[in-house]
Order: sequence, then C-alpha cells, then structure tokens
Amino acid sequence: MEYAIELAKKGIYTTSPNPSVGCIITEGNKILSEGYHLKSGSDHAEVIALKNLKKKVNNETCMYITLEPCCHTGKTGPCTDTIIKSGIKNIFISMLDPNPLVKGKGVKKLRSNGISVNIGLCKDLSEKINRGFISRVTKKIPYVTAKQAISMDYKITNPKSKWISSAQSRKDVQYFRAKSCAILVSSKTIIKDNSKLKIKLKKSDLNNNEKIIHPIRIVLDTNLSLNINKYNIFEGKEKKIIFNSISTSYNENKNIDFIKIRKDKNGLRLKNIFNILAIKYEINNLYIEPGSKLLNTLVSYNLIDELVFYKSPEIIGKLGLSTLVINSKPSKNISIVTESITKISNDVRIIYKFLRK
Ligand code: AOF
Ligand code: ZN
Repeated sequence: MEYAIELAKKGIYTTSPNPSVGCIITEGNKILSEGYHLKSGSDHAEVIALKNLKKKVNNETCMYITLEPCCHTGKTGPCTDTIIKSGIKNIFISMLDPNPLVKGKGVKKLRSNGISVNIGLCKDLSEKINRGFISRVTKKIPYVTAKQAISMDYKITNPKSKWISSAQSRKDVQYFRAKSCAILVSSKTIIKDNSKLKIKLKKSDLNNNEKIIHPIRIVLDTNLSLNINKYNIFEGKEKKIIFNSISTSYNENKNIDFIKIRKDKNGLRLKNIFNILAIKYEINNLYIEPGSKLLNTLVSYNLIDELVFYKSPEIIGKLGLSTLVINSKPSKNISIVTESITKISNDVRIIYKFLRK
C-alpha cells in the first residue's frame, strides 16, 4: 500500500478537482502491474492497473488501491464494474471515498459480488495526500494553507529589499503553489508586489510530462479599487476571481469572475468565500499569501488548516510591517501543533497545523 501511495503522489499536481489515487496488482510478493490517476476525465487508477496487467487473474491475485473504487458514472464509468469483470477476488483499500456518490457503496458492491475487501491499510497517509479533496466534499470548504516570509524580528516587509526569504525558500513556495488549486491574496498585496502569482517551475521540476497547471488566481478587493488593466495578475487566459462587496459580473475577455460577498467588521466574509470556492469552483487546496490583517482574521476565526513560515535570520527593524498581530485569541476549539521544521539554505521553514476540534 505504501508503494501505491507513492504512485498516487505522482498525480498531486494534476488530478484536481479529483483525488490522487494509486493502485497496484500483485501475486504473492510480486507486483504485476500498477497505475495512478493523472487528471480529471482520464482513467481511474485501478482501470489503468487492470489495463497494464499482462497475466491472467487467479486466486492469488490481489489489488491494492489507496481510495475506495467508485461505483458511479462521472466523467468515467464505475471502477467497481471493471474490477468485478476482471475476476480479482482480493482487494485492499486504504481509505473510503468521502464523495457522497460513493462513500461505502463501492465496497458494498464489491463484497456483494463475492470479493474480499480489507479497509484501512496506511489510512493516515492516504488521507494526508487527499486532505483538500476530503475537506471540500465533507465540509464544503477547501483545505486552507497560508504562508508568510518573516524576518528574525517577525517583520513581513523590508523597506530596503523586495525579498525577505532566500531564493531557495522562494522556490519551495512554488511547489506549494503548484499543489494548490487556487492562490488567494488581498488587493493590498497586488498593489505592493504586482506579482503574476503563476508557477515558475519547469515540468522537470515536477517530475511529470504534463503541462504546468497554473492555479486559479483570487483577489480580495472589497471596494473594487484595482484597475484590471494595470496589474500582472490579471494577464493571461487562466481563470481569475475578484471577491468584492459591490457586484457580481463576468469579464469573459480577461476570464475574470467578479463575485459579490457580504462584508462585516473584518472585511469580506471569508467563510462565505471559502464555501463558494469549494462548491462553485471545486477548489480542494487553497493557498493564501496574506499580509498581517488577513492572516490575523484567518487565525482569529479558525479559518486556517496550516500556516507555513519561512523565517530568515535577518533583522529588519521598526520600519518593516509585523506579522501576526492577533486582536482576539482563537477559540478554544482549536489546537495548534508544530508539524515540521526544515532548514532551507539560511532560512527555516516552520509548518504549523491548526486542528479544529
Ligand atoms: C477511483 N479511482 O483513481 C479516482 C476516483 O468524474 P470521474 O468519473 O473521474 O469521477 C470522479 C470521482 O471518482 C471523484 O470525485 C472521486 O470520488 C472518485 N475518484 N475513484 O475509484 C480513482 N480518481
Ligand atoms: Zn473509479
């Protein structure tokens, strides 16, 4: 199953909005064939593994899949039918599919056709790679990661330089962006950085041959103050969304959706925005590059799953803006754990997990 999970990981940059799934077929200790889901609309992992299988199925043949096989017709047909037809009688599934169209029904169908199904091997690992998909289909919000580059004295801007973190840390950010379905920033960040918010990696960096998929670019612009002909983020054919408090409209020419959202004392209501991103835009993983106000709101209102700091050893002094200035402490329903600490060149990357109870 660990190997099937490694195969599933090959799809993490391309399968959205679908989950990343891997599958192997074995006989005794031998792997006879393998497959993984590459992108929405193409074959599911188990169908590819069955197509790759060159040996006749017998009583020893086993299938290991990281996700419960689907039993519905979406863009592709039900995998359960293909498995039943293949004659395989032993299946190991790592996690059930949280998609309400499947959710246990796949397993039921297999079992009622005389197939032995074992559930739960390496479940935590499979859930980790599909945490965005799980969050979207079960909670109707994406998995939310926020990142900031900070100095030793907790500043997020440097009056003397464009960058705080090192070039290597900035490359690391590109992998987080590439794994995300959308990147969100505030209009203030656009005015300050005028970033394109695109992926600056090559295909070879991502170890696959697929075209680089640039995440949807999202801006919070409460009063529609940004000129869409002026900033780099609005260039190109990819989808852009501007959440604002004024109007809903669609600019087909620039592929921008303007979506009106109610506002409260903290600005646009983020919970509503996240629901729209999950339901209307099928966003599994949302990557936010916030300033201090947006990060403050995300943390204070339990709207964040993961916070990534890139901490440089530089001291900026009082002219820089500070990171997190928390006005109201997060509710007791949250516990924060340090997930990992990694040295990247002269910086330290710290990942915090926010566990909502
Ligand atoms: C599997 N194996 O490799 C994947 C599954 O539109 P479709 O036909 O591609 O179906 C998408 C749904 O199928 C997706 O939301 C999830 O529930 C399941 N994905 N299932 O058995 C796979 N990718
Ligand atoms: Zn399927």
